[in-house]
Amino acid sequence: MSTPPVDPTTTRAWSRLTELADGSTPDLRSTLTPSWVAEHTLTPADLHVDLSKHLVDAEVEAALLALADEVGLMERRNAMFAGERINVTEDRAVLHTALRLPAGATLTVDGVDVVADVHEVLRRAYAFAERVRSGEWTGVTGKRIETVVNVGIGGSDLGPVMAYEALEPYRQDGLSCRFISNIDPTDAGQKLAGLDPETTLFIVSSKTFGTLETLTNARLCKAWLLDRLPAGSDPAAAVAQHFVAVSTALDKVADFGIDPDNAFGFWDWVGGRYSVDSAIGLSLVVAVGPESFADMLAGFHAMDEHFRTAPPEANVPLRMGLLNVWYANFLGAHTHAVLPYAQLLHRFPAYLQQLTMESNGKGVRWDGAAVGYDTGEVFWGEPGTNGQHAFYQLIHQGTRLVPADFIAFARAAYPLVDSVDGEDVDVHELLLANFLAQTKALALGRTADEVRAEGVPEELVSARTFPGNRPTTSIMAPALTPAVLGQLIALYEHITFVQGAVWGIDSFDQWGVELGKQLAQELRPAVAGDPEVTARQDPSTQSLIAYYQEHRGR
Ligand code: G6Q
Repeated sequence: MSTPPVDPTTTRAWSRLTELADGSTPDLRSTLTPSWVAEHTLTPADLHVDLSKHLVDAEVEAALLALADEVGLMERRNAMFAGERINVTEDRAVLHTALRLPAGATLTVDGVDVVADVHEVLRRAYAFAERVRSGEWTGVTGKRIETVVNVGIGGSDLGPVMAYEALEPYRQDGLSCRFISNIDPTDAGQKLAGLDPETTLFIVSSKTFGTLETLTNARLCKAWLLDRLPAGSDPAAAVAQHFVAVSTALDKVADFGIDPDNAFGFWDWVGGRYSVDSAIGLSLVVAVGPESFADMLAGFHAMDEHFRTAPPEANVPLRMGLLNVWYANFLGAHTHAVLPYAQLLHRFPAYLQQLTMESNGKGVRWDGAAVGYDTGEVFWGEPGTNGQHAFYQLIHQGTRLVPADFIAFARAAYPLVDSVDGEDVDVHELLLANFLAQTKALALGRTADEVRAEGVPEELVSARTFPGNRPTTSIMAPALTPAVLGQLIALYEHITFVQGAVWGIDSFDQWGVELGKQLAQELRPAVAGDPEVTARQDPSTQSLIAYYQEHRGR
């Protein structure tokens, strides 16, 4: 039983925040004092989080914490960690945090110690990965595996891809991964091109093992393999050696022809977008090895412990989630940028889009009542400095408020030195200079008088003035290690939780994904030319089908 949600707009804190938002906005040129910065710099686990450049004062901060109190946020957090069924529309516990509890911990849900189950699957996944990495596991013709292809979509793809890219320096030489997700046959066509079937291993990753895209792509991969293996290869043995699966539906895995001994399970209490740290991360385990994967899990756990135990004023996910609520509900922000100054995190914004938008893009509370306020911002971003030469213009001088998180690391993944006029320049320092320059420019801007003082002609002064007072969070860590990656992912998971809890929504269902899936199934015969099904469609859909029929080129 989940407690009913509180309509946040009925709280005293919400009214107070509305009044405060109507007053004057704090000016970062005066709030950024050394003591303010010290008070607003928090260091959970290995992260260094600077929350000083935000449009808040002590009163706003107090009211945001009061809001968390009034909506029962900490109670909901505790209920999640305890395994209560807080995903009410699917009647499920929400226990991704159990995936990273250390061996030896216990957490009993419905009479089962889930930690023991988690570690049993990890043990099997690690043993499997070691066999592939060492060459003991071979393809059906006896050759060692060189390429692992993960076939999955959504939560069964975005996390593994993102982490595979982020942890590139930790990968084993001679073993690489590819990821097939899209139903567009181009994806499978491109990703399979150039692969040697004898050295390719497929991991079919699907929580439900019922997803159209994944099952279609898995069948394409099976046919590709069987067509190309040397003549005489036994198909059943080939599938057994070249296909493994990750799923909660082990019966369907067997129906597909994959040996249940080569299947790795997880549980309905792991949401797809929260599953990179479950067996869904198997491709990553193979690529970076069990030790690095375990380090990543320890990083997740460190952030979980911070969120679970840190007092509210020092609790980073809580404070960052509440700041997002402040901007989204009181200062009119519609989007939120995440800007990693790390090329290896180039898929992190895409990963966060699913995490945040699938979780908090909801219009009803968990008791079914419509919300009367905005939820879920649009998350987006690209690595700096590329973004600086593309869309930062709007963040600096546009009319919209875009709160942004900047992420950077003290140590370079690839330290390179440039030589300029005989002088060595550490290129990572150039990157960091840009990271610092952007948050400084966004916070402090450049006044008209400062522009004039540079000798700019009067008619150009306004175009070259920067209003400043644009809020940012700076997140730094010593290096992008597996542990730090785990901390970053868990940080955003908990920020997402905080926002959902304030809004009273179920951040763990995704019914919005379902209608399109259902309609796509219904439309397939129409696309293939069935006149009766076509006649039942709306005029726009009929017209688009007619266009396809005319241009299909067969
Ligand atoms: C994530 C969503 C969704 C899901 C995909 C793939 O939270 O539930 O993105 O991960 O639809 O689902 P399967 O893993 O079941 O194939």
